Amino acid sequence: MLIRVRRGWELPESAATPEAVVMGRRAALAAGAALAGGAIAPPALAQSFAPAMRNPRYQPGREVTPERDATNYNNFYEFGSSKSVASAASRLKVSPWSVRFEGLVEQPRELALDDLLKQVQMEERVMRFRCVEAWAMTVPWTGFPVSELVRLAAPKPEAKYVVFQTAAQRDTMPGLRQSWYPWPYSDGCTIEEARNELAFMATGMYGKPLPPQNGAPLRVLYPWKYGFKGSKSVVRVTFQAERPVGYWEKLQASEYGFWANVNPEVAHPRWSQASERLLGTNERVPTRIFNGYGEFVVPLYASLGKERLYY
Ligand SMILES: Nc1nc2c(c(=O)[nH]1)N[C@H]1C(S)=C(S)[C@@H](COP(=O)(O)O)O[C@H]1N2
Ligand SMILES: [Mo]
Repeated sequence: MLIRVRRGWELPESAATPEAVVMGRRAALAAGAALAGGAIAPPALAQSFAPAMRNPRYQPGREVTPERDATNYNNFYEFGSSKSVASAASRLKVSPWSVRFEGLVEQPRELALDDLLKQVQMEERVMRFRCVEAWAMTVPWTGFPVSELVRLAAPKPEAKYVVFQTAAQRDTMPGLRQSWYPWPYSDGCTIEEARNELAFMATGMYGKPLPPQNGAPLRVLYPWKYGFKGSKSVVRVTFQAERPVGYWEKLQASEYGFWANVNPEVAHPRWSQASERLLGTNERVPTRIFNGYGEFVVPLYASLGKERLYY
């Protein structure tokens, strides 16, 4: 556990990670070493995937991050708490894959991913991504708006929130043995946020299927929020009337909240959010409110003045 409180900007980025809250540094290092020595399985079978037309509406105003950086520096705690989980995650079983719609929906049901993908309009979008740990990347994502998935799920009018739950594969995810974490990973948003045009279900990046370490075969992106809000490898979508408590909020509510909108002026309790490091070049650039997507999302928060909107 943390033994001395330091200001965030004194911390090396490796220490400014969420796991330092719940896990000793020594244990974190040991877990990383164990994974690095683990067996390497053949790559998982990709779902049916086709590149899609780029939507020009979303202009990132930044260079696209080199693919090798975006796919080799990850957070996917099911496969370990280090950033180097790509080889461990190659064991993820992505086929067959299905997604279950449940809770306050007209008819709970489970859809094979291939059937689901036939019913949505695929596109490519280049969007910025910002992790709460103050690193950022810019990625061409392939996928479809979350609003399409909400339409397919047909929620009842009483549904106010949507929760996206990650798969829990005991046999492929060594992280699940760490019983102090609140598995399975899940997080959610309001229905209005889910219907916002920016909320995106990604199935690919760089014109290829999502690699396992980036959340294959289906992961959630909210480009204006911190990355931890977006569940990877989604198997279950639950509609409910109560506000959900996500994985990181369960672990440390004082540091990770429900809204988690990007804001340079609201520091994380342990580090500044004023600037961010771009994967690839390591350049530091100023953080922008709502990660620069305010024009799309500000109306979502107009009547929520009393809420803690920024972490
Ligand atoms: N299931 C699951 N989803 C997850 C995480 C995780 O550990 N497990 N980490 C989150 C965090 S903190 C971030 S920053 C992004 C990282 O996505 P990337 O590895 O594609 O960059 O995934 C988010 N979704
Ligand atoms: Mo993150």
